[in-house]
Amino acid sequence: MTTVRLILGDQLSEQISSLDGCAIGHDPILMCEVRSEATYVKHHKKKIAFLFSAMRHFAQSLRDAGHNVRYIEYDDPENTGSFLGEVARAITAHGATRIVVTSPNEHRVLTDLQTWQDHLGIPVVIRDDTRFLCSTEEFNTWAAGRKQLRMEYFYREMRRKYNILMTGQDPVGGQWNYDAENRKPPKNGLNVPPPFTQSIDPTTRDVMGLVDRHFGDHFGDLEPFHFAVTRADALRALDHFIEHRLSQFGDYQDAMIQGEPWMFHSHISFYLNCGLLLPLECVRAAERAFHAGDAPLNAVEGFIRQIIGWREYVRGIYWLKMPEYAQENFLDAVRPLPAFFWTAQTKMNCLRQCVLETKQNAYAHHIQRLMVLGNFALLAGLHPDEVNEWYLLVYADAYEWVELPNVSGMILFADGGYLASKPYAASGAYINKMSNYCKSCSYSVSKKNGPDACPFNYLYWNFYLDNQSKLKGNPRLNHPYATLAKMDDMKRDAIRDDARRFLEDLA
Ligand code: FAD
Ligand code: DLZ
Ligand code: SF4
Repeated sequence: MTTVRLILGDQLSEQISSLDGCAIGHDPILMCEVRSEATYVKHHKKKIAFLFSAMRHFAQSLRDAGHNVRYIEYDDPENTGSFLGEVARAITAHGATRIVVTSPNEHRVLTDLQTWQDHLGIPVVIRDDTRFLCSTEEFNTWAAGRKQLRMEYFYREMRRKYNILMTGQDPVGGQWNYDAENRKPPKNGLNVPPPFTQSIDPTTRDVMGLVDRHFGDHFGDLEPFHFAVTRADALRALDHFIEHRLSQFGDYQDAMIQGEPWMFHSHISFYLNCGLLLPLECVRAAERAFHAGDAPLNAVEGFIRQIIGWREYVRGIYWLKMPEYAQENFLDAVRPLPAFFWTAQTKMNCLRQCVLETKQNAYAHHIQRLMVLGNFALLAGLHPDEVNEWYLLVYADAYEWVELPNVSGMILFADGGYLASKPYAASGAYINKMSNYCKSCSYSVSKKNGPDACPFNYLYWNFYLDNQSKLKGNPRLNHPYATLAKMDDMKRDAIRDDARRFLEDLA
C-alpha cells in the first residue's frame, strides 16, 4: 500500500498530522506550487516569494531527513495548476492507494478536498490540524449556548488549560489582563530596534525571479526581502524579538511612528501561519523571558494573549461560522474600495503611510491594520467583500481563517457584534494620540469640519448617524449616542455635508 501525503503551503511543520505514521523513504510526500493557489486572489509578490521559498526549503529538509519528496515547481511544464490535478498525477506516478492530508485552514480548500475521493476513486483521509491549541470541536463546545462570545473568557480557559503564566489556579500578578497598561503613545526619540533580517539565498533568489516573471501585475514590492524562509531562521527571528523587542511590546503595542513599520511587534505571524513556528514554543519563550526578569508582565501577558487568545479565538469563530460568515454585512456597507488602497495616493497621511508600508513589506502591524486602514474602511462604509479581498492578498500572513474574522468581525462589525462587542470606530484624535502621522498631514486633526478638517473627525460622527437604527441600542455605545443627542442641527448638518462631499470625491 502506498500513501501519498499531501502537504500544503501553510503546513510546513515536521509535526504536521499528515506525516504521522509516514513510511520514511517510501511514502511519497507531495508538495506543489500551483496556479490556483497563487491567483485565487492576486497575492502580494512578497507573500508568494516567501511561501514558495519556505516550501522549497521545507521540502529539502524532508529530503535531508530521508523522506521521498515529490515537489512540483511552478514552472514545471507538466504542472496542472491545481491541487487535485497534482494529486491525480502523483497517484498515477506512484501507484498510490490512499491520500493523507491535514485539514486545510481555508473553507474554500476544505470543501474542494472533500470531493476528491469521488474524483480519484481512492480514500482521501483528512486529519485534524493539531498545530492549534484549541481544536475546532473544543471551541464549538465552549461556544455552545453562549449568546455572545468574548475573547477574554476564552483566553482565560487557554491560560488554565496550558498552565501559562499561572500560580496554581490564579494568574501570575493577580490579574488576567494588563491591556490598560499597554496603550502608551510613542514618545519623542523612542529608539525602535532594527528588525530581524535575513539575506537572500539562491533558493529565494530563484523564486523571486519566478514571481517577477509570472506575477508582475500583482500588488507589492519584491525587494527588499528579509523574511526567514527556514524553521532555523524563523526560530532566530523569534529569539531576536524576545531579546530586543518583547520588553517594550506591551507599552508601545498601540503606538505608530512614521517610518517605523515594525515598532516593537514580533513579526512572527508569517512563520506561525505557515508552520515554521508553533504557537506554544513562542508562548513558552516569552514566559521564560518573564521568569528570567528580562521582560515585564504587561509585555509578556499582552504578547501571549495575542497568540493563545486572539489567534485561537478567531480561528474558532471562523470554523464555527463558515460559510455564512463570509456573506455577513450587518451594516449594509456598499462603497467600493478607493483606489488609494493600491496607489497610496491620498492626502490623508496616516493612510498613505500604512498603504506604502504594506506595499513595501507585505506587513503592517496590528494597530495600523485596525485603527488606520480598518477604521477608515468602517467609517467610509466599504463593502466587506472588497475589504476582505484586499486584506487577504496584501499581507504575507493572510489566510482566510485569520483574515476574515479580523476584517468582517473586528473592523467592519459586519457580523453584528459576534466577535467584538462594539465597532472599533475612532476619530482623528485617537490617531493623533497614538502616532506622529498628523504632524505631516495636509489635514488638520484639530478641525472638526470644513475642507481642511481631518476626514476621520466628521466620518466618525457620520458613521454613528448613518447606523443609528442598528447601533443605538448597544450599551457600549451609550457615550457617542449621548454626545450626538446633545448636538444641535447645524452641527449635525455640517457633519453630514462634509462626509457627503468627502465620500463623493472618493468615488
Ligand atoms: P504581534 O503584534 O507581535 O502579535 C503576536 C502574534 O499574535 C501575531 O504574530 C499573531 O499570530 C497573533 N495575533 C495578534 N493579533 C491577532 C489577531 N487579531 N488575530 C489573530 N492573531 C493575532 N493576522 C494574521 O496572522 N493574518 C491576517 O491575515 C491578519 N489580518 C488582520 C486584519 C485586520 C483588519 C486586523 C485588525 C488584524 C489582522 N491580523 C491578522 C492580526 C494582527 O494584526 C497580525 O497578526 C499582526 O499584525 C501580525 O504581526 P506580528 O507578528 O508582528 O504580531
Ligand atoms: C498562499 C499559497 C500560495 C500563494 N501558493 C500556494 C501553492 O502554490 N501551493 C500550496 O500548497 N499552497 C499555497 N498557498 C497556501 C494555500 O493557499 C493554503 O495552504 C490553503 O489556502 C489552505 O489554507
Ligand atoms: Fe490621519 Fe487625520 Fe491625522 Fe491626517 S490629520 S494623519 S487624516 S488622522
